[in-house]
Amino acid sequence: MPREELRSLQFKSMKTLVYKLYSFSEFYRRRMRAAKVHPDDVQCLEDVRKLPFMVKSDLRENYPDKLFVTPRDEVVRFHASSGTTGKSTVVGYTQHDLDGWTTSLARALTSCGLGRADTIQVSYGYGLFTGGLGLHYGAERIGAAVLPASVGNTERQIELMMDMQVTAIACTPSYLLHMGEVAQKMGVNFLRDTKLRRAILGAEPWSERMRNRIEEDLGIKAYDIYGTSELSGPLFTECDEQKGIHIWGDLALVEILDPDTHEPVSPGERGELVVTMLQKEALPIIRYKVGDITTLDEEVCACGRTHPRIGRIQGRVDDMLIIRGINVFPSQVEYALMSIPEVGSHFMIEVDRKGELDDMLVRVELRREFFSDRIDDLMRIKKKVTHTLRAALNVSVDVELANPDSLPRFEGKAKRVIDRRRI
Ligand code: DLL
Repeated sequence: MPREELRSLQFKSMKTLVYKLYSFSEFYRRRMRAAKVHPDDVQCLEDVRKLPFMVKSDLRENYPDKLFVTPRDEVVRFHASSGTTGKSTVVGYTQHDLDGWTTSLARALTSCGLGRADTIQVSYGYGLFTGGLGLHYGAERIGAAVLPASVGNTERQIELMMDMQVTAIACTPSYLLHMGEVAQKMGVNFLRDTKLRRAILGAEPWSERMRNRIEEDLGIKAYDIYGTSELSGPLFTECDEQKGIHIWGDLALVEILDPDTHEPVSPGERGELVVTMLQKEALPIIRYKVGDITTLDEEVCACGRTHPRIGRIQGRVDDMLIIRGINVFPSQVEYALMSIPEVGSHFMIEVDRKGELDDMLVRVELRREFFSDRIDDLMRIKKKVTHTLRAALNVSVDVELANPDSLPRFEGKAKRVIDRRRI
């Protein structure tokens, strides 16, 4: 669609959405009134900037479904993502929402050169996480054969990849690298022994350098896929040009804003990604501040698609860590630690890469009254901390008990996270 037509389609959808939410959503009506904006004030696409923002805490504060605008009996699916305080954010989908999401992924996979002839191994987690089921239905929609492998049991995954003549895999970049290492130990050479030619990688930050390494080591083409659970899940990918992620303009409106002034940045400049989902029903999303930092490219792509593109995600404005594909907030660690009487209030999080996998170490001080010379006491506490963190974060972390008063203290803002990963 020519860019101008696409923009007028976006405007029409946005206007309809704003009227609908002003009429039917208590939350949006209150927000818009507070921002002194009425749906009639939305006269052109740029007027999106008059609308109030939405942030993750809005979803958390309205847990689990207070922001849903459709009656409960129209909801046909839930997904959930982890939250900072143990409470996750829940996303509901109507059948129309699932169709739109699947359409996005069908387009995405087609853009990555996949089709009926392909067998796609979906090695994102199935379940509340959106990666597995999202890619699954997208792959079916394009007529590909799906191998719903989910995560884990890596040797079996590699055997299946060979036996089922898998041509493409969808997983996190770190999991694919891990698979590469395991395959090597099994004496399997991806290029020689498998039909794998493409990988659809996302859900965590990864760099251009990592792409080069994956493409060279495994002899495949690797594409970046992006999305967040609040927007539906994975939605957007690169095309064969591999020059930015196409944001389907009929489904989503993107802005890249200066995180401090909230003014749009110049083309190509880094800023915070803000997304309005134009077609979502159950959980509408207007100007959602995703928290990811990226760039915007509105030039028409060499592939011919007129959808705008965002660059590789370069980081986050907040402090969320992604450990082996799982979102971990430092505040979640704190929350979990503080439930253990033996540990003090000071802790540090150190993140690194061991081989190709993320490794997280939590160093925590013992309370003086529990400090002991006895190794079995210390081992017991360490085990308890490890179990508590594992249960709270859904990911295993290493734990180191520190002497009372030995960890850094801070004046002003604490910096508890040391991230040494180079990606
Ligand atoms: O990670 C959805 C997804 C599944 C995307 C599978 C891609 C593939 P959440 O768990 O809500 O949803 O996490 C969303 O993950 O705000 C980014 O910070 C990060 N993220 C997702 N994709 C990428 C990517 C899914 N390609 C959060 N590059 C987002 C960098 C990414 N970061």
